[in-house]
Amino acid sequence: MERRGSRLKGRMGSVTREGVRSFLRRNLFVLFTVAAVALGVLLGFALRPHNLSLRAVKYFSFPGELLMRMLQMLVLPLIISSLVTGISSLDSKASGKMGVRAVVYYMVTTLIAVFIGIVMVMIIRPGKGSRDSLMAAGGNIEPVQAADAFLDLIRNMFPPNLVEACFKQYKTVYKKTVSIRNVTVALNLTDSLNVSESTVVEMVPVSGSSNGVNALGMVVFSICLGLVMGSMKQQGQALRDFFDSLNEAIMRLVAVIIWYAPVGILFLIAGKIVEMKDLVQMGGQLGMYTLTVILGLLIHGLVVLPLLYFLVTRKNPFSFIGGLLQALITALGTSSSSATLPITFRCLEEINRVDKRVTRFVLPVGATINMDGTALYEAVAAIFIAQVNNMDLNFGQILTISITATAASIGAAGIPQAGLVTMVIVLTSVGLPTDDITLIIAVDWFLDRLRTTTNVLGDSLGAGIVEHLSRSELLGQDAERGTSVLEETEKPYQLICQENDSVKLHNSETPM
Ligand code: 7O9
Repeated sequence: MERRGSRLKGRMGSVTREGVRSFLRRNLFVLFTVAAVALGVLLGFALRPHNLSLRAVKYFSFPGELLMRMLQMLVLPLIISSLVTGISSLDSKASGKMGVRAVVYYMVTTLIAVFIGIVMVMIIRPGKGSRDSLMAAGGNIEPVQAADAFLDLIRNMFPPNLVEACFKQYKTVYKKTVSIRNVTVALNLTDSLNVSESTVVEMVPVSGSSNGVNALGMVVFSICLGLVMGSMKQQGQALRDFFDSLNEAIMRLVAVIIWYAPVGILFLIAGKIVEMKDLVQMGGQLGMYTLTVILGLLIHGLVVLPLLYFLVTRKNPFSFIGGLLQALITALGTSSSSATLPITFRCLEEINRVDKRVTRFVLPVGATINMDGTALYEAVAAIFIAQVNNMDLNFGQILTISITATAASIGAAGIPQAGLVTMVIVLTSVGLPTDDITLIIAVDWFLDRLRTTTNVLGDSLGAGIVEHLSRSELLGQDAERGTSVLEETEKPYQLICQENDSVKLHNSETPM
C-alpha cells in the first residue's frame, strides 16, 4: 500500500494535508486491525488455561457480537441501494455486458477452486487408512431432498412479500401423512370376509420457512428494479436520487462503524479461541484434512486469483490485495462474507479506487453467488469422507462432485440452513454416507473463517477484473455525461494546473 501511496503522490504532486491525513488514517486502520488479530489470539490463548464457564465466554465475546450486529444491520440497505443505483446508472447494454463478465468470472474461478481442491485431496489423501482415529460428533443429519432444495432456491428468488424476505426464507418441510390406499378383500381360512386396508405413510413436502435474510430474493428484486429505473429517463430520476443518497448515507455509517471494527475483531477471535475444544483431535486424519483445505485455499487465493488478476489487468495484484487487508481480516473474524460486505465496499472504493458503478453491481452479487472457498471446501470434504470410508471414486463420481460442489456454492444463499444442506446434497449425489459429516464438524468453524476470507478475496479481485474489462463502456458513459474519471474519483477536488508532472489539487469549496 505504501507503493500505492507514493504512486498516488507521484500522480498528484503536492497533495493537500487532508489527503495525506486520510491516507495515514487508512493505514492506521489496517495496523490497528492487524494488531487486533494478534492481540485477540494472544488474549484467547492466555485465557484458555482459566477454563472460563460458558456463561463467562458468552459475556467475553459480547463486544465481538456487537460488531457482527452492526455490520449485519448495514447489509440489507447497502445491497439494495448499491444494486439499484449501480444498475440504474448504467445503460442496459453496459450492465448486460458487465453482468456476463462477472458471471463468467464467477463460474471460471469457482470451477478452478473445485479443481484445486480435488487435486489437493487426491495428492495428500488425508482420509487414507482406518477411521479409528476419527471420532464422530454424534447426532444425526436430517435427510434433505436435493430436488426440494433446488425448488426452494428458485422459490426464494421470487419473494412474495418483500418485508418478510428481509428476515425469512422459504423452506420445504416434510409432513408425515398417512393415507389409506388399497382396499383388498381377502378370504381367510375360516371363510369369513376380511377387508384389509393398506396404509401408505408418505412424507409430503409442504411450505415452511426458516429464519434468515432471503438474500437471493432481495438481490433479484434490486437488479430488476435497477434495470427498470435505468430505462425510465426523467421519471425515474427521483428514485435514482433517493437510492444514490441512501447508498451514500450507508457508506458514511460504514465509515463510522469501521472505527469499532478492530475492537470487535479482537473479541471475536479471542472469544472463539477460548471457546474451542482441545486441539488434541486435530492430529491424524482430521489434521491432514485441515491442512489439505488450507493449502488448497492458499493456492487459490495467493496464486491462482492474483495470477488471473495480473493476466487480465497487467497490474500488481498484491498491491490490490494490500488495499483489501481490512476486509480480509474482517472476513476472518466474522466468518461471514455478507457481514463483511460493508467493509469490502469501503476498501475497494476508497483505497483501491475501483469504479463505484462496478463495485455496486459486482460486490453484492458476488457475496451472494460467488464462493470459491466454499466450493473448494465442499469438494475436499466429500472426497475426504469417501477416503475415510475406503470408497474408490471413479471419474464420473468426481465429475459429479465438482458439479454439485460448484452448484452448492452458487446456490448457498438461496437454500435455508445452507452449510449442512449443501454438504448433504454433494454427498448424496455420489452415494456417500451423510452421517460422516459429523467427522469434520470439529474443524468446520476454523475452516469457515479461511474459506470466507477466500470468498471475499475472490469477490474483490473480481471487481477489479470486471472494472478493467469494462473500462471502455465506463469511459464511453463518462464521455456521454461529460464527466472525467478523475472528477468521479477525486470529487471534492478540482484540477487547476499541471506543471512538470506536479498537479495541484484544490478543494473546490475553498476560495482560490
Ligand atoms: C461465507 F450480500 C447479501 F447481503 F446479499 C447476502 C446476505 C446473506 C449474501 C449472502 C447471504 C447469505 O446468507 N449467505 C450464505 C452463505 C448463507 C448460507 C451459507 C453461506 C455460505 O457461507 C460461507 C461458507 O460457509 O462457506 C462463508 N461463511 O462466505 O460467508
